[in-house]
Amino acid sequence: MACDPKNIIVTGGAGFIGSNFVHWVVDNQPDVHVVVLDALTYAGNRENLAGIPDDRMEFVHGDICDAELVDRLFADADACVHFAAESHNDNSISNPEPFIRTNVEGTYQLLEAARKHGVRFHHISTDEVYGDLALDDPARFTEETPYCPSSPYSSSKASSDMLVRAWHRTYGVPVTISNCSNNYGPRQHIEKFIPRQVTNILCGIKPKLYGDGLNVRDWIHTEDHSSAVWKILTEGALGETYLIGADGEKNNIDVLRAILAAMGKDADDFEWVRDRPGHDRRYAIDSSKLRRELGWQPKHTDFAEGLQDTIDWYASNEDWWSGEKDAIEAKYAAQGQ
Ligand code: NAD
Ligand code: TDX
Repeated sequence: MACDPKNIIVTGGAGFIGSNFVHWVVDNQPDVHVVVLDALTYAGNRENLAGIPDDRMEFVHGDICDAELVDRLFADADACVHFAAESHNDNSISNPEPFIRTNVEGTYQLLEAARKHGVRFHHISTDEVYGDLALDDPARFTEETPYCPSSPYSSSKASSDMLVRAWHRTYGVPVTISNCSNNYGPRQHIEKFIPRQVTNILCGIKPKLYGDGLNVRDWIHTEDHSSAVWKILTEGALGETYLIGADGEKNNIDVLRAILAAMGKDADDFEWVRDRPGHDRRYAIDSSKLRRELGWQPKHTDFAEGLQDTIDWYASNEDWWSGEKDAIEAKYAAQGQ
């Protein structure tokens, strides 16, 4: 069913993927007005939305668990794209509580407002809800793969997906869900793998690799995630799930060596550190449903080029990340990572 929203709420729009999506909408959809709802946790940064004209976007500093605020914002919206979440696996292992609150309870509050006001709801989820695959397994995740999350983070995302499905089936809320693979690109928090290693090298710290370095992630540029989400929001079938991926499977040591080479460092100039408990071995997405039914294609198919642009972004935006670097590394060091 086609949807032509003019007033959209973007939760988590000051975070990594949410802010890239807001920029994408402002650049590509001239008739759409965006209300960003973001609590500005450690992962949110108002600067991520710098340069967007006031007549295209309103920024609301607030919590998705605040039912009254959410209700007020949904009264004036056609659609909501829900990115807000606690998003980092390692944090969920050291302290799961905010993950349950934001990812489960927050999604519940948004669904209740969508139900009351008849707002089209697109839920952003992750491939991690499917658990992991063995390195030698020819299979990839599809929309039919059973849920089997491993970490407090992925189980909280799986819980939120289940709420979204139930609110569609029971109350008829007009929803879609997308489960995407690992994103890379500008404005990703420096706790995450690629920005952590790039900023380590820029600071003269050795990159840190977990376990045996053979874990596989399926990388997609965040701009391709944005174009896929817009496609699903406007052309997706209600109640359906779409997997988003760009055929970018790579193991961690290869990604790290690509970063080291691009930054003029020796291939072995890194440290092995303690593995993540419960560390998922491999993620791999089969996105043929999205490509076949909605005609979506990724644009950033050259990983080396996208990685170089990402490295250049961190090198030229040191003010964006340098204030947090010591605290992030101290926290990792305390965990042996
Ligand atoms: P992020 O941590 O960079 O940003 C999360 C944003 O949500 C921040 O701006 C934060 O301030 C905001 N937020 C957190 N709690 C909030 C609350 N209670 N109320 C309002 N705002 C709140 O995360 P990200 O990497 O951009 O991920 C965005 C979404 O995409 C998440 O739902 C995540 O599960 C999903 N996802 C991420 C990836 C990835 O590779 N990063 C891949 C697939 C799916
Ligand atoms: O310093 C590190 N060294 C390392 O080897 C860090 C931070 C990570 N890793 C490994 C762990 C993973 O195998 O790199 C891989 C990627 O790690 P993260 O960037 O933490 O991502 P991941 O755990 O795969 O989850 C990401 O993709 C799915 C996002 O953070 C999630 O929000 C998304 O749902």
